[in-house]
Amino acid sequence: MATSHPPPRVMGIVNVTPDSFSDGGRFLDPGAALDQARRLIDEGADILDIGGESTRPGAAPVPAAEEVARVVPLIEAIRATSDVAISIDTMKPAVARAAVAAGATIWNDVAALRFAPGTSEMAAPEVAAELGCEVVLMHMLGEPGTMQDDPRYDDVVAEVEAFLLARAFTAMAAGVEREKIWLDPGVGFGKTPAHNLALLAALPRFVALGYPILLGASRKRFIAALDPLGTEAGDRLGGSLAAHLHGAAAGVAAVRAHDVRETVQALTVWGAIEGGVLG
Ligand code: HH2
Repeated sequence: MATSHPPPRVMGIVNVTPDSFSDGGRFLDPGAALDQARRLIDEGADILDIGGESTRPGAAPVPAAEEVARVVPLIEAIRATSDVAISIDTMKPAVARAAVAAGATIWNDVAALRFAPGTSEMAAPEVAAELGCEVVLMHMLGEPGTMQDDPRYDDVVAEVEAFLLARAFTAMAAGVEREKIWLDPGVGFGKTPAHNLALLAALPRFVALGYPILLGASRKRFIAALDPLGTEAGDRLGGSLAAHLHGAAAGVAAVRAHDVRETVQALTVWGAIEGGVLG
């Protein structure tokens, strides 16, 4: 039997932050971050997503210079020994610019190129066009500090879809090539558990838009809303795998995961069943 969709690529998460929701502080030390990056490469990550600022609800903003100081040495160190794809998880054009100069090829922007840069800088869509890198445009309602304060939609799927298409259009109008654009419905970014489930159920509709879709469900809080025992982020592996396998079946291009080894194994088994690789 032919596979209807190829297995998604796995984007492994390396948060060089003191306060990320599930691994904050673990990899703030440069040596620990590089060890973690190497571990995720060995476990089969296709892309490493490097972040120097937490986007969890209520997280403290980080100045651009501090964010650059956290991520650039790590990207350079990874690049020195590996050609793994690297994405930079930032809302700031200046950080994206420094990260791409250091070897990142994807700008993963949870603000979808919306956040205003400092006055001396070009707007985010123009910077993305100038950098010529791939760009992940993610949906977030509002901004990290307040996004979980009673999020409301009339039709969450239609509104997220319209937002993503509008941001893709803005990026292209600024000169970003269509082939470089990914879209991400932004699980957990200004959404109730019901909103997240509606978006997950609608993944085939997002895939049908014709852009690569990134799905980030790893260890997120909607899992705890379904499983009362999943109150700790580290206790949400089963739910993360279920959501990412659902994404695989829907045809997403990549899944963003903390638990790379388990995710690769799950996708390998799923792909073998779909594709009959041993037959
Ligand atoms: N989720 C997080 C961060 N960045 N980027 C994309 N494109 N999609 C996501 O779903 C996404 C993302 C949140 O997870 P994490 O990095 O573990 O936490 P924090 O933002 O607290 O560092």
